[in-house]
Amino acid sequence: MAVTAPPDQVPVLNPRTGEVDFHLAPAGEAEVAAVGAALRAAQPDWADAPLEHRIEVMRRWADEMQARAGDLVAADCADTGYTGISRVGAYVTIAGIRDWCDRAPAILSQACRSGRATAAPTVEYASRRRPYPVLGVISPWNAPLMLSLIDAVPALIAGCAVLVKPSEVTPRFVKPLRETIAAVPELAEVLAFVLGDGRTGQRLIEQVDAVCFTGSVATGRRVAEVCARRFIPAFLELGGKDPVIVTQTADLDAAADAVLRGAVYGTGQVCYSIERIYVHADVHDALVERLVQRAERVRLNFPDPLGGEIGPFTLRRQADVVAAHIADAVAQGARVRCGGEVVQLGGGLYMRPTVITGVTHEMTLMRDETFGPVMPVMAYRSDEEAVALANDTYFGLSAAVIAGSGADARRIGERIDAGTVSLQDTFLTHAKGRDVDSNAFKFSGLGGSRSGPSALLRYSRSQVFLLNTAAPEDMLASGGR
Ligand code: TXE
Repeated sequence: MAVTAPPDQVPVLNPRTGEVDFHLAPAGEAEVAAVGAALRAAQPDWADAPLEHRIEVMRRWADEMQARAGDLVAADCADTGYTGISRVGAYVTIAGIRDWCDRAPAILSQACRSGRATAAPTVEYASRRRPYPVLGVISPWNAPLMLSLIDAVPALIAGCAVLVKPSEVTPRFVKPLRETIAAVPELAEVLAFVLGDGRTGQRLIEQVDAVCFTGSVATGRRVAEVCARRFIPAFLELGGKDPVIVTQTADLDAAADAVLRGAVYGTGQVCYSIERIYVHADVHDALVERLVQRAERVRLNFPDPLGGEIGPFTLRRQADVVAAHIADAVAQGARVRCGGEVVQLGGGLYMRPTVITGVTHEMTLMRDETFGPVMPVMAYRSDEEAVALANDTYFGLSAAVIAGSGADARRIGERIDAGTVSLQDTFLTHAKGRDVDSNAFKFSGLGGSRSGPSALLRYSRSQVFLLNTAAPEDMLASGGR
């Protein structure tokens, strides 16, 4: 049901109905400062407590989230227009908390070193980790629950307090999530959410000692500039324009399945979605034919939210971006083989999976982040040309190579400038979990890895103690030599 937002509040659209059915009161300067101060006051005890205590608290929180998973999923669905993906996001988040709890003791202890200094044998060294007191998290509208917590969880275990500002596009999940936090009093002292738009985000930056930002390159740059002036680190998790290379010897049915999933899952609204498809000229038409066949079988989640494979655009202006990229490509001679139109159904904006051929790198469709269910296909004639095309981008988040063998795919993948490369499939980024580091290249990110041991260690600094076990050197006796 549509509601009219009070004048000082931000109206929030429901992606499935197109109506304003929620509104939020942006947190003002005083509110953000007060929440930040309370977190800062509570953080020293949290950091000084034994790691085992922080882990016990986090495990209780995971249990509370599991008990309220239904409410979290429902709110995330209302926020995004997603269905099954919201369920995946909630359970991946809960499992991630528990997995970090299992891994943290070994990672943190291995990061603390001690011994006798090789450069000065009378000196013994010992290091420890000092968490940033308050971490600010600014998160986006795609996968709102998961992406607001993916960095907050390791930071909390590391001993930080955390202040989160989720996107104003998708704020509904915060109410049920706050209830899970309130159910764990020790956590409620060191984890808080404030609602609002970019202005609240700017206020948040003034209250924290480090920032983790997920979102667009343009906004990420603005956030990092403010952080640089405050001399605090900004960990940037930005956009992508992920390529997939399909070689002449690839299994084309498997490749078509992988490309479709990688490009249209989540309506293409995932930072590591496939956005460019390069296929050897000899098998270009055969792959396009398979992609169109599969694309035309995909069903929209309308009218039944569980009745298909993809839902509406979460952000209405995103539909405009996708339509503009397609229009620009067609104006320059590209050919839409299927889909390509934004349709309004029940108030939501949808696009059927779209295959486009005859594309070139002069088109915005092949340069800027499209963030929709679109598969632009381009032929290449040599591995060198495929790698050059894949690397002709200012992004470098992830990529994929599908070849006759995993070894062939690896050989090509090693030459792609991207931090995560899926081989013989696409869209495997989630599989990294917390096992292994990977860095974003170019404009896709800055500031360490969001996965692997670094994702825990980047929220603390190493402090080393140097103990002289002999008499201090007498500079006067040695003439200062
Ligand atoms: O992101 P923004 P938006 C891409 C996608 C999308 C585009 C814009 O292409 O079309 O970014 O989406 C907060 N200081 N991605 O507008 O602007 C804002 O309130 C501090 C890809 O959602 O980056 C929100 O919480 N904070 C990306 C967050 O920044 C500010 C996922 C992200 O907003 C701020 C999302 C400021 N000056 C979008 N301005 C991915 N690759 O995962 C805004 N914010």
